[in-house]
Amino acid sequence: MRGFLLPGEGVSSTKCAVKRICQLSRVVRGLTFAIASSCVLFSLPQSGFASLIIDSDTSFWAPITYGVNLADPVLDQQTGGQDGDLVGDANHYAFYTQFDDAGTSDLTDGTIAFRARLNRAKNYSKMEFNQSLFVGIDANRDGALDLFVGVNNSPSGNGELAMWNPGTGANTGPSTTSIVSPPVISVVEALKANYDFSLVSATIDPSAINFDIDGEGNTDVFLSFSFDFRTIVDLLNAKGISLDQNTAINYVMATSTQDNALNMDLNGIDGGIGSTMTYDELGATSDTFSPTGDSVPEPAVMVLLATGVFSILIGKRLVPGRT
Ligand SMILES: [Ca+2]
Ligand SMILES: [Ca+2]
Ligand SMILES: [Ca+2]
Ligand SMILES: [Ca+2]
Repeated sequence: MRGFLLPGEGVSSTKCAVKRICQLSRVVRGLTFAIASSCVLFSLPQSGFASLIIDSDTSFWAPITYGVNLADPVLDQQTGGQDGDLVGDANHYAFYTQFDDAGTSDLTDGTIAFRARLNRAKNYSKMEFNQSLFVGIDANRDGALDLFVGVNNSPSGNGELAMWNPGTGANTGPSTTSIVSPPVISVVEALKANYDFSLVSATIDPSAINFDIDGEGNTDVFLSFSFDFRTIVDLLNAKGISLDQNTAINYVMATSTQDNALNMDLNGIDGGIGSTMTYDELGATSDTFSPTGDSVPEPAVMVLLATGVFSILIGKRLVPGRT
């Protein structure tokens, strides 16, 4: 055992000292990175699981992001009116989620909610959502959507909350996706209970600096809706896909004029609703989240973490007294 001496030392004590400092510096950097990475993991936003209030302000909701795309461009809907245009910008998200675990240790009960920001209401005096909106869930992260949940209000503004099966196609992109109508589950819309359609205001979006993203004078609206989480779990289990509140999943969100296809606005990208590319290729697949709304580190992040830990292990070989 050579103690502090490293290979090549002994020629110049100054050189040796500098070399040791550099080696130890690398160890410290690896340790610092690993500690910082661990802090990132443990400081990921944890859902508070307060009782879910459907028209609660955005501070209670977790944004669903798409890499560098936080929201959706204005006026890129490809069918119908601006009331189906998903909107947002660098300061305002287009898509949120919220989870209530029912206060139990069971990971498959509770309530899951979604919120979308739309360009305008079709008729402000009625304040109805007159389209359909789908949240496609890829619960096993193979790129194919496994279940749709959403609002089925087209064209009258009176409709239902529902869950739909994908059709028999690949369901990996706009051109291969179909939705089986009628839905497998329908739920009555109960205003302020499991459904809300509200003008964006300082009350419901306290951090907002703009209530009309496109600036055309039509105040944006929030469409919010919730479902019994176990119903989603059971439908996916029937397909051989397991899901609980901590499972890593991806979303594809879109509006439509009908409940058997996505034909208006695909969230997270400019246009693309008729594309033959996959959702992944288009950038229309959300980042990875658990149903609780917590961000799940991507594999690349885990590799970096492992690299940090590896640095520590390598570094130990340079510590005096260790072999
Ligand atoms: Ca849009
Ligand atoms: Ca607007
Ligand atoms: Ca899937
Ligand atoms: Ca879009």
